[in-house]
Amino acid sequence: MAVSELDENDRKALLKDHPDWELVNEGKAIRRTFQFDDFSQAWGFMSRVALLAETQDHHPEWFNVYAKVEITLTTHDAGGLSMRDATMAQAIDRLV
Ligand code: HBI
Repeated sequence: MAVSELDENDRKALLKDHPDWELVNEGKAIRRTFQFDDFSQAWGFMSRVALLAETQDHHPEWFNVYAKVEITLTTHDAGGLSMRDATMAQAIDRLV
């Protein structure tokens, strides 16, 4: 199903609703950094995000080093941010 890119107002609303996320890549993506106590916690979190990603068919770009996990969300099919990113950010926020 086609998915459209969020406009300026929708992007602002997204950031207001999800204040721990920041706009990156010239407004084409959002990013949040998560800091855990150790690698085991970080990996457990990533496992839960992976299951969410499969459920939503929406997958993170991410970077992990030890206890840090950085997640970037964008929608390739929309060429930028879409509601899929907002939905995924909300679901990820609920995990922590
Ligand atoms: N994940 N982040 C992200 N963005 C997408 O556009 C996307 C995805 N996972 C699967 C997916 N699109 C499918 O709809 C196909 O485009 C592969």
